[in-house]
Amino acid sequence: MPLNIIRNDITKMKCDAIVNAANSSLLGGGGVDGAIHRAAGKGLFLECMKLHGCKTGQAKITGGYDLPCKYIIHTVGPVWRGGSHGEKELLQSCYRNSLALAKEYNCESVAFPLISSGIYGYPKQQAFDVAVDVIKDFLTENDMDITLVIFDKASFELGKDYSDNIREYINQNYVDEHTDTSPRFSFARKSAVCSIPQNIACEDSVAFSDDLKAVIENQIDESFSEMLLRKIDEKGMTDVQCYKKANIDRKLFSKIRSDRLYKPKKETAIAFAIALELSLEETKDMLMKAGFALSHSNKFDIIIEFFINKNIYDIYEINEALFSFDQKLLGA
Ligand code: AR6
Repeated sequence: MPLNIIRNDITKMKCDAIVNAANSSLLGGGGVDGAIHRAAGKGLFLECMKLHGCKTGQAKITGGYDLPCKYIIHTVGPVWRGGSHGEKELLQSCYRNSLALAKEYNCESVAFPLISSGIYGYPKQQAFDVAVDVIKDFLTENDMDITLVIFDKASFELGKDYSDNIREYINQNYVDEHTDTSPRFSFARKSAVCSIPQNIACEDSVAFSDDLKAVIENQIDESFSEMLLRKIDEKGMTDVQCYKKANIDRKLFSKIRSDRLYKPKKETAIAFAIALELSLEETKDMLMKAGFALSHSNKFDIIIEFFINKNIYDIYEINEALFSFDQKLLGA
């Protein structure tokens, strides 16, 4: 997934590079910096000594030593001083410079902590928004798997105005759906109905599977992949615009494009519906092509419905909400 948000300890991340929220000496400290130095070992400290520090907003790179990553990119975030001392620009340049280094070193996957949002006091929601904005920009021009690692979920509160509305929307819909008004012990077993077309020869399994394939090919309506490509054309989008907006990587998109009967995961199918800005009905239609539905039986579906009903089609914003409600994110 081009941008993923997870809860983890960044020292456990298996990726090409992790980013360290360091101080200008680059010689270690508390927070994530301390954790990285402890886990990477003495070799990191010795290499850092040779770097002669780093200015706020800049970034430098070292090896990963005992960590499960090739590189550590050290960047120095701004100390929060109320927000009118260029903090935002400096924080943006931390992300930009770190990403530029990752690209220079051919990294395909990078994990970031929320720089400056701990000891340096940058308000978490604002720090998160800066991170997502810069990463989003970077991903429009580049292909990379970027993960934002949120350490302490407790302090990650969705600060958006609509977070209460989502909660209320979930409560209204989820509770209704989960109020069981049916009498107890009223399970009626439905008998399984299996209808195999008469003309299929079953003598040998090869013939059977060939015939079955033919039946499927002939009888299938427009497939998910076909509908997706048709909608991309109808919306006047390019493939790249669509998969980038869907937070889907190029490789997966090519697979879907080249396989008419590709069966995507539900999160992938919805990601495309969001990228295409489909209405709720169209989204349900598209999901059906992939064998899924939207129901009020789970929070994930209700959150998706909430955003579509509000005409909010920013996948990063939706993923932030899904993350804060402990749901899977959209994308590959
Ligand atoms: N994995 C991922 N995120 C973490 C981890 C971890 N193991 N530990 C903390 N965080 P901070 P800053 C989160 O304070 O604000 C150091 O002393 C944490 O919850 O590590 O940029 C340096 O030497 C928070 O959201 O960095 C500097 O002096 C985020 O990482 C100063 O702190 C950043 O918190 C830098 O302060």
